[in-house]
Amino acid sequence: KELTETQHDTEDLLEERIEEPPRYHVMLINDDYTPMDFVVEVLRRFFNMDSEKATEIMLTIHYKGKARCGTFSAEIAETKVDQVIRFATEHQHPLQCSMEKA
Ligand code: TYC
Repeated sequence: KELTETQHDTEDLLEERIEEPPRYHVMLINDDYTPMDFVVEVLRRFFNMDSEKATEIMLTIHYKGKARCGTFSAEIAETKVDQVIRFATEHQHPLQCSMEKA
């Protein structure tokens, strides 16, 4: 038998089949050329970190290769990646940024 939309919605709620949208970690990647101060500025500007947190994350990237800078919806994560890469390119730094499914 065909169920109405309301009946489907009611089933979804009862069966807890409504899924959360996927979330993505935005990662910054280490390189040998981007100045430490520039990475701190990126973390302050695009990820709203204070200087202490930005310095801590920058050093984690420097010593471990990469670090998570924030977790967002797909659309916001894509925007962060684009903004970081554009800002780095404008300043002629090779800094790379990527997103990973959380
Ligand atoms: N490794 C860089 C340096 O020694 C600093 C750096 C940190 C670069 C984090 C990129 O995502 C990065 N100047």
